Amino acid sequence: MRALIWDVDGTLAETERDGHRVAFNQAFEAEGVPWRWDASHYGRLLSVTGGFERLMHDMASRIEAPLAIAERELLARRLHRLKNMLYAQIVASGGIGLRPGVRELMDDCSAAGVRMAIATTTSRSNVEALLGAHFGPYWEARFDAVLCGEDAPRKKPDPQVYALALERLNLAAGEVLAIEDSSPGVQACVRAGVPVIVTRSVYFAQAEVDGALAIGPDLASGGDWQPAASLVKSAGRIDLAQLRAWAAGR
Ligand code: XBP
Ligand code: MG
Repeated sequence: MRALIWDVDGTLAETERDGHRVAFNQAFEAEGVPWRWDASHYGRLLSVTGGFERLMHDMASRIEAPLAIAERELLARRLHRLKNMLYAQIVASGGIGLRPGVRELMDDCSAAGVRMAIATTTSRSNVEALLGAHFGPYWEARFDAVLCGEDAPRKKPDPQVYALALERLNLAAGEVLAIEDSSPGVQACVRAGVPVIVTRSVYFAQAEVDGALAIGPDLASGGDWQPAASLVKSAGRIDLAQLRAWAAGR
């Protein structure tokens, strides 16, 4: 395993319910749009990846939304841009912490010379806001490749973002491991041939996930993984040695 590829939303941090969703609602209010997205409706909308695409999908069943498709697209673009600005403010104010065990696993990689990359469907500005808030202005130095929604317009479950990450890292799929939280993310990995482990996020706590090497709760909990995290003592965290063991089928 020569590189670890991180998903962002749901994997690095629980950004969806308390970040993107809240910012979408703030944008609706600011633009005088009459609907709001509650936590359970937003959970259903997450099957559509990409904030702009999610807005378009939701508007298709709203009688209050503009009828003409061009007008609807204009509104979605405006709302999406504003949502991302508001999301950056939430994140910059320290509103969303990293998930447990993320920072430690990143430090393992740095110490062991395992390269890291980001492969996400979210906009680059959102990645910059989140990682800048947690790792400071030079956060990008930690990663050999950062691929976002603008780089891979065919969003997960399409494998495009993972194919690009492999190309950028100049590695074969069998030389990397990805970490995802959601079923569309895992499907993208499987279709790119990239081995993946899943740290379930709140919205995908019960989701059916096929094709992952291992599935479990957060990276700070060694218990409740499937298959078991055999190298980790029950109170311990998921470390690089455990990832290597799963990757080797142990
Ligand atoms: C998750 C997504 C994103 C975010 C919102 O991406 O589907 O669309 O919900 O971000 P991932 P944008 O788990 O791959 O990080 O509004 O910028 O699309
Ligand atoms: Mg995700």
